[in-house]
Amino acid sequence: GGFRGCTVWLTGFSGAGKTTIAFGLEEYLVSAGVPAYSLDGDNIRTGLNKNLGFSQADREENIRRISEVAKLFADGGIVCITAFISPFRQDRDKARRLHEEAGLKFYEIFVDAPLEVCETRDVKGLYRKAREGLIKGFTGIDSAYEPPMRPDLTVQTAACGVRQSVLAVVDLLDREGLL
Ligand code: GGZ
Ligand code: DAT
Repeated sequence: GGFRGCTVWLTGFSGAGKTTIAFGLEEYLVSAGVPAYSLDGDNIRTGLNKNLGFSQADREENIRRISEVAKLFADGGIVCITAFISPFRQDRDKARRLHEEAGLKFYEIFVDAPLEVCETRDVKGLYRKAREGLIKGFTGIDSAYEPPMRPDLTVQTAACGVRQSVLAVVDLLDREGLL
């Protein structure tokens, strides 16, 4: 096949399913012989970005650095999958531009689940803390999330299972000739 390096950018609320889809997709691709690597809070916010919090400026810088790192992976021929809320349209648009200026494909995937569903899942108990006022500026509660206007794909994770969500992204990459 041809050059496969690209970035699959997942965006959505905490608990929407970004990390779950990222790792399911990575496993699918690697098993199929396509090099893939996921960036998420566990390998980025604990290291490269450990000096950043959740103010608007810090989130912007978080996404800027992640965009640069994703671009490098993509340039190295790897499918880079990013799993960050990335709440601001302007920051995601900059990430796309950074890739496209380097001739690299960029796919924005809206991992869409109603806030109520994410809050009910409450994977890490953070929504409860945010409602109790123990965490200030939590996305969806008292900090904004700007949904994509023209995502390459929307996956509604309240309406389907994990496997189906992963396969929807696989399908997009297949249509794009990446598999
Ligand atoms: C949103 C927060 C916050 C605040 C801590 N707002 O379920 P999680 O735990 O793993 O997902 C959330 C994660 C978001 O980090 P990102 O780097 O993806 O955010 S951004 O793209 O906006 O920079 C949540 C946890 O960090 N978390 N405080 N105030 N999420
Ligand atoms: P995020 O990384 O967006 O914060 P997560 O992947 O940590 O979210 O948590 C998502 C939870 O939702 C996880 O417990 C799995 C569950 N889930 C149910 N249906 C899903 C689907 N179709 N896709 C992804 N996750 C789903």
